[in-house]
Amino acid sequence: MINNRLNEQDPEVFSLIEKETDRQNQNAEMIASENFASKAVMEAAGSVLTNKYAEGLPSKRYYGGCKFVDVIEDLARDRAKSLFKADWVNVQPHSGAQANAAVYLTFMKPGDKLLGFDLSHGGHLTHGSPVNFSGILYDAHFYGVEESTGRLDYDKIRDKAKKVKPKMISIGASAHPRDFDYEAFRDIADETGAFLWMDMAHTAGLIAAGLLNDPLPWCHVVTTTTHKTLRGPRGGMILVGKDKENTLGVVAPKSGRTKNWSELLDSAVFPGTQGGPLMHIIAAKAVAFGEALNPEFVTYQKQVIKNAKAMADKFVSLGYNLVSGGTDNHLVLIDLRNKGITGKTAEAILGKAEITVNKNMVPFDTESPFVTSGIRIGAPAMTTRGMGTEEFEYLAVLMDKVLSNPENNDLHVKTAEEVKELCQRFPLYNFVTV
Ligand code: DSN
Repeated sequence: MINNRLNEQDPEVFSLIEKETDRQNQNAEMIASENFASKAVMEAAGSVLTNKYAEGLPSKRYYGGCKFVDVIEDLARDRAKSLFKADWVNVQPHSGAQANAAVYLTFMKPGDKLLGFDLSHGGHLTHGSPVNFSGILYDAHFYGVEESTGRLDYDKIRDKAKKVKPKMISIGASAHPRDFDYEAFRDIADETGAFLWMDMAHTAGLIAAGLLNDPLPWCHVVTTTTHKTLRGPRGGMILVGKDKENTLGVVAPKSGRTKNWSELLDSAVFPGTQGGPLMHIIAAKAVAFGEALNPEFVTYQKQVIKNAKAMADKFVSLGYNLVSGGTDNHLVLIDLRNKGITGKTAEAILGKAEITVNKNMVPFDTESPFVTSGIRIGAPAMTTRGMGTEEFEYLAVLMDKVLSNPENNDLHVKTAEEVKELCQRFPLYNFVTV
C-alpha cells in the first residue's frame, strides 16, 4: 500500500525494506526481546498521526487540533489500565529507557542510591550500569543470582538492601529465565524504606495474560516496553497499581494539594524527559492493547511458555547447561562453556544457519561482554508465526547440530535450507485478522 508510493519515490529505501521483510520471513527469529507486531498495529504506526504535535496530556495540550489524538491517547490509557488492572498509566514514553528515565526523575535525586539487578546476571543497562545515565547520575549497587542455582536468594538481597539503604530498588531483567517474588521484594523495600520499581519490559505480555506473578499490587511503579512479549509497536509505558495511596509529599504550589506519584510521573515524562509524544505510536499502542484484551492473546502467551519450556527441555537432553536449569517465561539462557564455544561464535554460526539469537553474558561469566559465554533464545516471535512445541524442539535440534559443528560451513548452509523450509510452513503475517 504505502510501499508502492515509497517504491516510486525512493527505490533505495524501498528495496532495503523489501530485503528486511524477506530476512524476517525466512529466518528463525529467536531474539527474546523481538516479536512481530500485527498489520493493524503497523498501519496505525504508519499513519498520518506522525504529523501531529500534542505536547501535554489529553484535554491539557499545548497545541490546537488535538481533538482526535486526545481520544486516541485516552483509548490507549484506558485499554492499558484495564489490561494490567492499573489505576494510572502514561503511554507517552518513546521507549523503555525513556520510561525508566522518568521513574528516576520522579523518585531519585542525582547521587541517590539504587539497588538493581546486575546486568551481567540478567538485569538491564538502565538499572545502574556504569555506562548508562542510571549508573552515571546515581549511586548504583547490585544484587545478583546465586552461582549454584542461577536464582535469586531473597535473604541475601535483604541483607544487601539493609547494608546499602537504597532510595529505590529495581526489579526486572533482560536475560533472567525465572519469575520474581514481588511480595518478598516489597517486604525488603518496606523494611529498608526504599521505593520499589519493576521494569517488566520482557514479560509484560505474560503478566497481562496472568501467567506470571503480577508486580502491580506490590511495586510503587512499573515500567515496560510495548514491543516484546506485549507484541505492540516499539515504545514504552509507565504504570501505577494504586494511585491514590501514593504521595511523595510534593505540594502543588497553587492548590496546596499533595501531589500523587502519577502526577509527578506525568511531569517527569513531559516536560521532564521528553517533548512531543509520538501520536502514531500511541495509536499503535492502543491497537496492541486492544489485541491483548482478546482471549486469543492468553492462548498465545500460554503457547510462548510451552514452547520455551519444550525448547529448554530439549537443550537439557542434548547436554546443554541452562542458567537456572530451565525457564518459567519466554526465554532460555544457555551457558556454552561446557561446549567449548563462545556466545560470539555461537551467534555468528547460528546466523549462517538463518537462526537469529544474541550472544549474552551468563552469571559469573569469564568472557567479556563482546564475546560472552552464553546465548539468549526466546520464543515470542516464532510462536506468533504459529509454531508449537514440535517446531521448537526441532529448532533446538538444528541449533545443536550447528553448535556441535562450529567449523562445518556446509552443515550451516544445509541447516539454513532446513530453517527456510520450516519458516515457509509458517508465513509471516498470516497470524492476525486485519
Ligand atoms: N535490548 C533489549 C533486549 O534485547 O532485551 C533490552 O532493552
